[in-house]
Amino acid sequence: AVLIREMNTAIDENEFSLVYQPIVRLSDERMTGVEALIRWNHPTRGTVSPAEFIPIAERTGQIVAIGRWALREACRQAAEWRSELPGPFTVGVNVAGRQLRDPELVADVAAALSVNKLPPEALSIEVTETAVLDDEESNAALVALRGLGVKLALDDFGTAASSLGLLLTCPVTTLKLDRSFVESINTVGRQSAVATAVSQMASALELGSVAEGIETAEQRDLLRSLGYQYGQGYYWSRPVPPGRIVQLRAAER
Ligand code: G
Ligand code: G
Ligand code: MN
Ligand code: NA
Repeated sequence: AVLIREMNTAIDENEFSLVYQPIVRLSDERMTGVEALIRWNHPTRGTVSPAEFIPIAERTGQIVAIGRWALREACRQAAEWRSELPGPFTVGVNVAGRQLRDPELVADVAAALSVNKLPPEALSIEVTETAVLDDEESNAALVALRGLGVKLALDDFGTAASSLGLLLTCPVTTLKLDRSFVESINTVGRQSAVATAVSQMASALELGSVAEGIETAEQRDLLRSLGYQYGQGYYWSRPVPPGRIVQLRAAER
């Protein structure tokens, strides 16, 4: 209850920030984008994990305001990076199910692109399968977002019940294989069977594919050989502040 009250003032008090985790192209391991992840720098509790406050914010509806802040901040940052570093670059923003049902989401995204003069393909909206399951309202929002030209990634792919049917109705551009399938891919046959199936499905449907949670060179090699186009995980970098992303990209050239 205290956390709920404190979340109300956290935006105004500038207590939220975004960190960014690199996403690399597996063919040459160059950074082609990042995923934005929110952090709450609480004045007395220290850093509160999003795993703790995002589910609460989803229940109370506060995720709409928090998510709007994250979207705007990520787009502002993306525009700053465009002027600092050359080449196409995609910033992924997580959008909760509750936000997809917010009638203002599509206008918010359009405004964030336009205010920052961002091409739509510089933004990727990440939604989980469970957020869009069997819900016409959410699907309509996804269709409208796709109409703006932004990328749409299905996050945590493979973990929900009806992943496959979803692909027929949902206008996604990218599948992000959940990290639970990457974790023990080299030892558990079932895990690698799922990873293989998701990669084949992505390629058959002409979707991008990202393997999440890569921590070792062995996992990187395996997922690359399975046909994954992109990788994300501690093997390359943890989520880091925006200045560090500039350093990492500059070091690549
Ligand atoms: O960064 P970390 O691994 O601690 O994130 C924990 C969870 O919080 C992840 O499931 C992630 O998707 C979610 N999360 C992080 N930032 C955001 C955000 O800006 N919006 C939403 N909806 N979820 C987020
Ligand atoms: O649900 P979502 O995919 O948005 O969550 C991203 C979360 O995964 C973040 O909290 C991030 O810190 C975490 N993460 C990113 N890479 C790795 C990794 O290589 N290993 C583990 N264990 N967690 C990771
Ligand atoms: Mn994500
Ligand atoms: Na995920």
